[in-house]
Amino acid sequence: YTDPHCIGGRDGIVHLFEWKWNDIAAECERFLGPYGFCAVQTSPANENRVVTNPNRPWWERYQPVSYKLQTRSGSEAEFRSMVQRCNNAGVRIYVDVVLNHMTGAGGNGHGTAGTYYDAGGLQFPGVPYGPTDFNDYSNCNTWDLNIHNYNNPEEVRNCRLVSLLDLRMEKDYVRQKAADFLNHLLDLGVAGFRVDAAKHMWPGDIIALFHKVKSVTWGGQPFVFQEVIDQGGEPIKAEEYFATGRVTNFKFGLELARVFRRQNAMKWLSNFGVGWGMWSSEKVVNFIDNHDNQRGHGGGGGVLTHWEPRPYKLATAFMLAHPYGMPRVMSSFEYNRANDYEGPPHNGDMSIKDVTLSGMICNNGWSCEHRWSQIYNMIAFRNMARGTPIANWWSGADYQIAFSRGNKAFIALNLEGFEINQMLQTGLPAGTYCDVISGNYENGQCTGSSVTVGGDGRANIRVCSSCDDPMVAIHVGAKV
Ligand code: LAG
Ligand code: CA
Repeated sequence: YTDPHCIGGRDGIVHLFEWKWNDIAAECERFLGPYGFCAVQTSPANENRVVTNPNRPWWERYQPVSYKLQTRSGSEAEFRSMVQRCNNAGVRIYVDVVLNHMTGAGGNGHGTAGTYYDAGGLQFPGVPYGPTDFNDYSNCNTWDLNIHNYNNPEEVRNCRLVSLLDLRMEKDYVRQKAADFLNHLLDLGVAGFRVDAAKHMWPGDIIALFHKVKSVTWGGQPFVFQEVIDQGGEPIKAEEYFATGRVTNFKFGLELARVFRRQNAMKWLSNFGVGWGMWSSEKVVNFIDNHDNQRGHGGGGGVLTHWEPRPYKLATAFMLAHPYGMPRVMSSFEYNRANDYEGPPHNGDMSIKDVTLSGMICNNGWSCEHRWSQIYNMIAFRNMARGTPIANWWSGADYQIAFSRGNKAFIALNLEGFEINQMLQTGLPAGTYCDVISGNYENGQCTGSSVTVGGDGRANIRVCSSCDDPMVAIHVGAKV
């Protein structure tokens, strides 16, 4: 479950949060394929509760009503077409799957596919699930059936997360329904899953469920990364979930936020990764921020986001330059930060707005961090460096570092108040290389500054200090 099924030496996931399937399909063809991204993480694809108070928050998609593929992102036909078009463009699709629970407690209504549900009566006829398919006082001991104490694993897994009706995953029937849903997605050609709220399910139940799950259409187990919020200090550990794939590494973004906010010296990054008490490289999906913690949800707070572009770009570039783990880039929408519930850009009828473009820039309220040149150019850097270790580590002052990836790529980062201006060993063959931070490499030409590497691999590296992007990155795929 740890193989991401990337095509042709690609690496890196982009989370196209709340995008419509048709827009994702177009993005695979016009951008993600050509620029070398491995895969897209989508928002949940199955029917969810229509929440109107507040009006259509992003988090309504974490309240399943059924496993029918009809949401504000589109229909099953659109989903199927997206998967085909992305696979054809060499880009994989990972679906965010919510298996732990159904809607919040109480109320009734119709979901995004028009299916009736009665949360008060624990009835979800679209699956169908009934009262006996949910955990209750027989195995959850809190007075209101909600989770209060994260030091009690039984409670975290058998009680309700923020009142969401908690499925009895110990039942073979419930596992089978979840597996049928995943198998349907696999039939449509998806490559893997982000498992929402994995921490709230028993590892043994997830193993049993995945025993019922088939291979991807081209062969092999699906890629699975499980959302386990383990920032240390709780009894539930991410490593409990390794039998069924990778975990989301929540320590990664917190640590890099401290470094790139100058609260912990950059030079200590020399042994970043396992050396910092994080899980092994093939067991993690790393990210600077995600859709939850960028707005204070899901263990949020403390991470860098697109609201702080300068350190965010530096941290993202470091993530993409560094060989540890599989990286995921967040692609956000703009919202009023005072309203943590605010949903995606929408039309008057609350349908989600199209992603429109002016050149490389997204319009209509879509932030598209993955289209920032400092970010997508580092995807190319990462793909070129694939399989090579860190070499030529250098640190000048506390907040000045540089390293190469074997003899394929080299990066220098500076957060001191003075520039780097120094001969450094880049590890690269002699030649002139395009700095893909200050510009782009297009048709053999560089639109930014260039770096000349001598026959001994050394180059005069200059990195500004008070500029917007105090870093320089070169690689063998961008030689002028
Ligand atoms: C997660 N972790 O395992 C995410 O970190 C977390 O953010 C998700 O909750 C959760 N899984 C469920 O999939 C998100 C929002 C919550 C929201 C929930 C359900 O962060 O704020 O809860 O999705 O939509 C909302 C209200 C709650 C209410 C609940 C049920 O905010 O106040 O109790 O709905 O009605
Ligand atoms: Ca549970």
